[in-house]
Amino acid sequence: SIEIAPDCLWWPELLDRPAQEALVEEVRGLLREAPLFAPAMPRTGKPLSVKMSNCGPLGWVADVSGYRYQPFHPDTRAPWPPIPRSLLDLWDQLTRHPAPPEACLINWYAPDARMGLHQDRDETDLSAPVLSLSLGDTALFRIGGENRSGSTHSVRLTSGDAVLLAGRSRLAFHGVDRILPGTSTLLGAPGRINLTLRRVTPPD
Ligand code: MD3
Ligand code: FE
Repeated sequence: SIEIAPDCLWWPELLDRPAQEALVEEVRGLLREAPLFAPAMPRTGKPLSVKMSNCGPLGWVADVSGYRYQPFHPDTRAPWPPIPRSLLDLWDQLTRHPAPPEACLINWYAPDARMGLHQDRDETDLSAPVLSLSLGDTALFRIGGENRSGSTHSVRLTSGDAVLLAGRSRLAFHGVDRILPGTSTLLGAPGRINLTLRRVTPPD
């Protein structure tokens, strides 16, 4: 792996094409059970451009009342489906963290979607790592430090890449500036899927 920021490790094309195809099929199955929802900004209700779903005991949601983790889908009210075994195995292999992930956020980027620079701090256990997997079109990903005003640098995240955010990178500002449509044939349509596996609560 390559360290793209302090304690932020990147494995370019960790997953080969058959593994990526198998993971896309898993995600399509998850999305039949837990369809994409449209997250919105707190207070304003302005929709984010990224569409989302989750699997695992907890899922991240965003609406006019705020950002939070909850055990059910915001539209269907059904519990989130379980995290597939293949993802739990990747978490164990790459993080070596002693507790399993509780949430897997599924982000869907249409070709014109983006994600502004932000910190992930809705998790109660900020000492646990976050693992990200990219599928489909390449994303121009930006990462900085713990201050919004600090310097940043960009990495092209391509299909099959894994990124592990741990230690000093866990509270780094980061975002997706744009998707490069037509850079992958994996999904059979332009766009990108990003999966993030997280711990939310401290293990007891
Ligand atoms: C750096 N997702 O879901 S993944 C997110 O490509 C998110 O969908 C982006 O930012 C995406 O919150 C980036 C890489 C990533 C994920 C979590 C991080 C980078 C991170 C947490 C802390 C620092
Ligand atoms: Fe994030």
